[in-house]
Amino acid sequence: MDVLLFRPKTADHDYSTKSVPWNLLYIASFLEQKGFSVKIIDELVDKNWVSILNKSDKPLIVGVSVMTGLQIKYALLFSKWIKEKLGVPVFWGGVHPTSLPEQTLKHELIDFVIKGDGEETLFELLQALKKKKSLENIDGLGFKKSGRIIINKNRNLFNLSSLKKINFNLINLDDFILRDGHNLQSFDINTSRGCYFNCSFCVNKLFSHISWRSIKLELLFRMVEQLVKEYGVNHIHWMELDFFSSKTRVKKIMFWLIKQNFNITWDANCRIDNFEKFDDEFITLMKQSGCVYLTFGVESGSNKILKKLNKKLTREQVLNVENKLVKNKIDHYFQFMIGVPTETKEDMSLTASLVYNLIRKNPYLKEIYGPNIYTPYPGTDLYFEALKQGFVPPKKLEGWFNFHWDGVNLDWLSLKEKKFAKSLSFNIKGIYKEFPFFSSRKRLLSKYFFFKLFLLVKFGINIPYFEGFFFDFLKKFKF
Ligand code: B12
Ligand code: SF4
Repeated sequence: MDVLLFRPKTADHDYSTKSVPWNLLYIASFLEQKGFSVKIIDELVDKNWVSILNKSDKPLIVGVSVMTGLQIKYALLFSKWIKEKLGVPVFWGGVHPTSLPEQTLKHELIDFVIKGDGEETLFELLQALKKKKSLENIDGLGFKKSGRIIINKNRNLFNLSSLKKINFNLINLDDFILRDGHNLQSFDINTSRGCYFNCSFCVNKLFSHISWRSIKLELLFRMVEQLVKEYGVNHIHWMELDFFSSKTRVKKIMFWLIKQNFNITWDANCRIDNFEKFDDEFITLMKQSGCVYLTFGVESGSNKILKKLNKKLTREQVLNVENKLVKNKIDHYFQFMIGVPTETKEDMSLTASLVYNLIRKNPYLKEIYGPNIYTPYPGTDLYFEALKQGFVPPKKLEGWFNFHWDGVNLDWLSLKEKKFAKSLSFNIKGIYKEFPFFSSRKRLLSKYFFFKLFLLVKFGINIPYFEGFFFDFLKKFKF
């Protein structure tokens, strides 16, 4: 085996979403097509990776995919095992090493980092290692030389349309089909990268330089057909940053789905301003081709904060789109965040009132995701603003383990705003949360948390979130 690619788990428990490891699947398919042998191990499904590795041949080099947050902890544990037991070079790729290549490379367990798209950089690295050639000219690569860290210049974006095939045999595809115990057999598909926007909290810019590209439609059609006919998939989750980036392309996909008459459903993320522009013909096509719900990143109810986030949308547009969704009877999810640098209690209250209005009169709103506590991901525009306002980032890789929406301390806000943001986040999440021992009374608890939101929006009475202690207490004593 030439390369072993590993995806570490993203949580301490073992029941996180088993999303398809498209990042590794793309890289491995590309390398296989170039004649290298590759193996993928995904800790989300291959929990006993030690015994799998004990039975496999020794790879030439081992790669790990890493996002900022708890995944770093499991990436380090795995890298340590590889170094101790196999003694081969380890390289990291993905969001975190791309955002902080130098700090990542400083770690003794990591020999190389690959910034941005991994396909071509890894291909060139493998060739160089095999032929013992210099690494200096490999764009997108970071490495160590005589104790020094060298980060080469960025690589141009990978031409996705040059890809001929995705080798599904590299994963046990069945492990990633999400089943609901009834009829649903859902699968994530990723067919594009990037988006044309530059939201100040998002890492998109680091990867796709505010552009969008996709695989060829023929490849997409072949994949969908294979998934439906060979694996019985009947729902597709388009796992793209911006599925609707090209309306012409989406139209072609929808016409094709209708023509194939597969009788499958699909869902995708959508921008508010995009949906605002969809005409009746487009919406009818969406429904005919099987769209059953859409997910929108709204993020805030305050126009000031939406501007700060560079979302290029307003509260008024959200309300327009909500009316359009209701009129067209389209199920949807809205995502929010809270605690952005410069966000005041008034801004947060505007989010509370927007959420209240959306939930109150909208039968097609399935759930509000969040508001999650804003997390300044390194390399994003808002990260630099958070730094100016008091955020001290971790100095070492290990410091990023808890860098997650419920782990950050909102150092860029005043104490009063911090408390308000956290309590609002938990109170709103309470409306949709499954609480331990109370799942049969979910509706009652949901009403209780909605009542708290009502008191805040209508009378300015904020009852802080204290229930967490109570639920944790019950959990502890298994009462
Ligand atoms: C699926 C997914 C997940 C999955 C797991 C994915 C994984 N990689 O392990 C789950 C559901 C667990 C998840 C969780 C979270 N996610 Co997520 N997720 C995604 C999503 C939708 C798709 C990832 C993907 O496969 N993309 C397609 C592939 C082809 O692109 P790619 O990942 O960029 O991979 C390319 C390069 O990065 C590179 N590469 C990647 N890995 C490797 C490895 C090697 C060895 C090499 C050489 C190269 C390489 O090469 C690839 C091909 O060129 C992205 C958004 C998106 N559409 O990209 C967000 C995204 C990665 N997630 C994000 C976030 C914020 C989160 C959460 C924090 C959400 C939350 N609030 O809880 C958690 C974090 C958990 C943690 N860190 O512990 C952010 C990243 C933030 C960051 N700095 O890490 C993203 C970019 C969304 C966004 N725009 O904000 N996520
Ligand atoms: S948040 Fe969504 S719309 Fe904004 S830059 Fe990121 S992917 Fe694009």
